[in-house]
Amino acid sequence: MDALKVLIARRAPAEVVHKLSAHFVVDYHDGAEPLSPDDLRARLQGKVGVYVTGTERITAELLATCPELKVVCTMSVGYNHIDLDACTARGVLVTNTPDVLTESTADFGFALLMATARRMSEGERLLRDGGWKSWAWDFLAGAEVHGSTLGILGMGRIGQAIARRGRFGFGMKVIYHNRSRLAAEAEAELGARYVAKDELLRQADHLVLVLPYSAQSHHCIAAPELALMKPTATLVNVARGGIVDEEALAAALREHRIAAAGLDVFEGEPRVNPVLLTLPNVVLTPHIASATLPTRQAMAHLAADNLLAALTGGMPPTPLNPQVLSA
Ligand code: 8YV
Repeated sequence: MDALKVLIARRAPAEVVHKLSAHFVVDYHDGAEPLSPDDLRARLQGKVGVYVTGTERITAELLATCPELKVVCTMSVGYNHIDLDACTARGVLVTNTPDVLTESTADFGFALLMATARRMSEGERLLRDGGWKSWAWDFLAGAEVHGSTLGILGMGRIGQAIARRGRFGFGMKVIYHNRSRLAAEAEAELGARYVAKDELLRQADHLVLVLPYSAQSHHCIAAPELALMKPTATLVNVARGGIVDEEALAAALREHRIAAAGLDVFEGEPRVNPVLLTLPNVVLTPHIASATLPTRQAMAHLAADNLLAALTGGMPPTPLNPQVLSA
């Protein structure tokens, strides 16, 4: 039997490329930039499986032009770049990489909260620019973190890991809102209280967004939501840029209707809304919340293990639409 053909659509660790090459005929895109949609379509012809990252969009239109494709494995926990329903309808298995990135992403979310609340980037910029001339009682005075109220919108695995850091590391009061409420034992273990979204916005001193991006969550933090927040509040987004209306956020930050924001994700990234770049009270990072080498390696191996299992008759470890396996 001829070896199966797969595409690795984005640069991956060498061991992962070797692992897949031992089983399949691998077409490897090792360029620094993502493939264009046209190049992705062309390179997918004749392939039964593909390893992608968050930058490759798998749409219904693309699937229609790739009838041989059976498995899409993304090296990401988020899968808003993949039309899951269209994949399921065509019997295409989709897998993602949950769990392995939870703790690193929560570490980063908390770091971004701290940097934002305590004005670290602003302080470093001022120092590097020679602006540190003297001391004043309120020089770069920020918001308190310990003992304050941590609000979490989206209480999945990463939200819960951030809640633990806040509750047990910093003695914070934790409130959250989520599509579904956690079980009473989980709430008790985290010391977290479920509240309505409006109450979350009103009460949080630091609001962290960790919900999945979808048509329902698009711009779910916009002018009306920002208007409910405290003028002293910090907003942190480590989920997806499209969750926040960036124009409304920029206006709220400029007019000090909220104190500060820490953003790791942007609508239309890697482009960043130019207004945000001009504001001192926002910490901007280039979508690196999961970026530790061990975590990125674990994500890449998990994506490859999913591809391997799916195409060699095994059980993929983390399928998103397992129903296609039994169909
Ligand atoms: C990745 C992420 O950096 O896993 C996700 O959903 O957003 C990040 O961890 C990126 O999407 C890798 O594909």
